[in-house]
Amino acid sequence: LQSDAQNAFDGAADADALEAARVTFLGAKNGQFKDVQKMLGGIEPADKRAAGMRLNDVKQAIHTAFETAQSQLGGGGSSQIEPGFDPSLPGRRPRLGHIHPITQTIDHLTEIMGRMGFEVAEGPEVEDPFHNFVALNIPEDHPARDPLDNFYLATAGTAVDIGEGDALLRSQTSTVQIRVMQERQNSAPGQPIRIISLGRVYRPDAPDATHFPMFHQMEGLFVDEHVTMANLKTVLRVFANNYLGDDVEIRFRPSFFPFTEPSVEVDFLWNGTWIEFGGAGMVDPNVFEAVGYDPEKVSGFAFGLGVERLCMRRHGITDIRDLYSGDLRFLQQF
Ligand code: FA5
Repeated sequence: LQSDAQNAFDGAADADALEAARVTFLGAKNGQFKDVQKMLGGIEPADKRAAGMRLNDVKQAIHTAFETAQSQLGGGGSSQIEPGFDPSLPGRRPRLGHIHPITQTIDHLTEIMGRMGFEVAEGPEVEDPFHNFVALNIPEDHPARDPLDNFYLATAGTAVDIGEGDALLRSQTSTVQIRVMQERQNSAPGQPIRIISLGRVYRPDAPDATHFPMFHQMEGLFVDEHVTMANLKTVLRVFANNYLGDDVEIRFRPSFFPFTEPSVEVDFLWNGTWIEFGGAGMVDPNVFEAVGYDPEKVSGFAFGLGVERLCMRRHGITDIRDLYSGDLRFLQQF
């Protein structure tokens, strides 16, 4: 029996044949070993002990022969060997996700501004006209309210009114300035405000290398007594040097925003080119009045920078669309 089993195991060409041979010899019901074992009952009591020991040796030997044949075929339990499975191949690494470059940028900007004492504030992405326009000194007939320049919400062609007029996706993070000033009037009246807010904004801009219909802004707001344009420029210069490097220069170009007076565009000089990153200015007295602050007593500056443009400049990304392509070959580089 032992040598028959040995021959059968050695001759098994694959896992299935080996398993069939195992059942023939060691099968719990009709295996040939079982048949021999049954014969033990008919043996003289005097010989039983020796016969039992011999039987055990044979069983052990058949088992060993099976295991040897199994490992030569290369695999664990024969019934678990998948056809075509090669256990000598290297394993597959599980894919680990990682943080999107824009989220990494947001974390980095938050950290730099945090060191200058700016805390993070948040606001909703679905806004009402009061926070997106009215309180920001953008009157009813202003072109910035044009439906062609904004994503107004509608269901079945009807505008969605969320209590204070037609709801829209916020077109700038300046809405958070208004929310924070309103809230601080109640929670910490008279206290200085020093916040940043980083989040998504939406505009129906045609996508190109530097524009996307959804992008992120970092809004900053500083309100206190005697805040000046010089404070604004210092904060933005220190920020630029920390984020982009000591060789970065910054310049203000006169501009116009309804919610700041005076207003500027902010450009950074880096590697010999001036690039616009955002807008800024001194908070307009009309904005202070809209949220109940006395513009005679406090002053403040605000700025709004494009997060994608900052991220692109730092990492040498030439097309904003790459950030939202979902292409892992691109994303895995960060
Ligand atoms: C504003 O949005 C003002 N709220 C900024 C501001 C805040 C001014 C506080 C004064 C006080 P602007 O529309 O220029 O400004 O946008 C700011 C920056 O957002 C731009 O400089 C640019 O970096 C980025 N940006 C604008 N549109 C897009 C777009 N479609 N895709 C990617 N980035 C954009």
